[in-house]
Amino acid sequence: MSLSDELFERGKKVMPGGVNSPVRAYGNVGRNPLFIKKAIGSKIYDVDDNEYIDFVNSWGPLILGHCNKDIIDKVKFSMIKGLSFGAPTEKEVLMAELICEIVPNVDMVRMVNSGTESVMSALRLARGFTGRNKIVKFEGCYHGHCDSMLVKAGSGALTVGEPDSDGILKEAVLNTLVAQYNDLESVKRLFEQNKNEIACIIVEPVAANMGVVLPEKGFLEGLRKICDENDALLIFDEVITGFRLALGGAQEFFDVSADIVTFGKIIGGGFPVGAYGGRREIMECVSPLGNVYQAGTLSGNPIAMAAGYEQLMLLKKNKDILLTLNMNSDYIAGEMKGIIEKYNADVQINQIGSLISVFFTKEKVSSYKTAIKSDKETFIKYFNSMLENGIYIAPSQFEAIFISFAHEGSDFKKFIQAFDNSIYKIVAETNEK
Ligand code: KE4
Repeated sequence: MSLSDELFERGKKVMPGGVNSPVRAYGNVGRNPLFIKKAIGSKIYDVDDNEYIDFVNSWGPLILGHCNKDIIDKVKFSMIKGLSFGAPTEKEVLMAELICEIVPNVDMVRMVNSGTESVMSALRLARGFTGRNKIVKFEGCYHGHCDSMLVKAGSGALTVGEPDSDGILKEAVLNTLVAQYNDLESVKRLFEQNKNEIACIIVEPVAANMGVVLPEKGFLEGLRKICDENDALLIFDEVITGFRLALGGAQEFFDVSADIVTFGKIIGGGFPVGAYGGRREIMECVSPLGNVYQAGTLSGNPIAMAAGYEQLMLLKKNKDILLTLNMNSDYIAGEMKGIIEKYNADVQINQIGSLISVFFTKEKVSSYKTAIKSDKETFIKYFNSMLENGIYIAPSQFEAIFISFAHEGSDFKKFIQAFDNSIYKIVAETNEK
């Protein structure tokens, strides 16, 4: 028995499913999870000393790769001065100033401790600012696990086949309306049926929790127009796209303005950090200034701020990082498409910036409905084949491949070879049937 398997058996006795987040249990890929010992740069090592090239990067936060030297140095320097004070620090001011400088339409920002917390707070703020109750979200988009968002969520909830969750009061989701991604008519219908009752639309500007699904031309602009016409707020959930698609995130990348933006992942540099921000008149509603209450013992934690601030500063000071990242991602996606053509495989590659998804379907994937047509059994074969070839990807059809700046040419070469082997095997097996 491998040490991973042994730890999994022990873990299952004392943690639900042996993990601290459902998708990590590998329930979707028919094998036990790998327990990780360490990671450095683009490589990750399990407790049995197997080495893999990491294309999960902690689900996105490690855009510079593992154990970036500058970030580690700043964390070490910060730790010896204290781990937490529960009081304001200079680093929080620096972090807030930096975010307001680089993210469009953000005059003020509040730090929290996860993406879920940033979304939960942003929704409360939208309701407090507008005085309205209803929220529009999109089927297949995932915004963390606050009650009102676990309605046809994507990501974990989608993969475990629970479009909803036990323990959620029906009252908690009564005001959550669900539209279809890339379908503006479905949004307009909801606004017609709920005149003057909708506080906000929340959207992943690039859906990355039903796999990567790109916004069709005019979709985000259409959401902006609908919100303006109905005095509703547009919330961009940029937990994944923030500081990745562009330094200013999806707002900059697509040139579409949001009223509130939520962050997570990259903003923490590997530490638990979330944030939400927007223009002054909205953010001034947040306590202690305004009446929308939100608080957190470890919000703005100095160590987390040191890591997140350093990561954002490195991205800001070195413009070529995101350029290189996006260029490398274009290259690897192109190679993947070439392999699919070579084997005439029923596979779709969706890619934007350094986010890529592989769908096992012959249909173009541009919505939740087309995404869930992807063949999950084939994904399982693909996942396990990539792992056998030393490539560590997300154990779920509905997640993304996250490219990092630590990935080098040799990593891409190995990925492409592994992808070729995997698609070849899948096509050969299909032809034998
Ligand atoms: P966290 O609470 O997990 O920090 O963030 C929730 C969240 C909010 N918004 C978006 C767009 C997100 O993608 C997420 C979380 N992402 C998943 C992976 N797609 C987290 C992985 C997990 O649940 O273990």
